[in-house]
Amino acid sequence: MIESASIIVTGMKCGGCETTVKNTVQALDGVLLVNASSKNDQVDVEFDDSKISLDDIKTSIANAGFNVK
Ligand SMILES: [Cu+2]
Repeated sequence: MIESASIIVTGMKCGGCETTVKNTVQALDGVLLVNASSKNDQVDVEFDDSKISLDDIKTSIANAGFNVK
């Protein structure tokens, strides 16, 4: 099923950080859409939960060096 979620992510300081997060999450199999906002400390994702879990997405963001709430 296609799910959407908003993840609170701190540590994104600029457009470069947004791009890093976007590219990291977009590269995951099962992720359909991702948007990152450093201003709102928010990452919006749309994903296929038969392929990937929200926890996996959060872990990949954390592994890229950002703080996931
Ligand atoms: Cu940055």
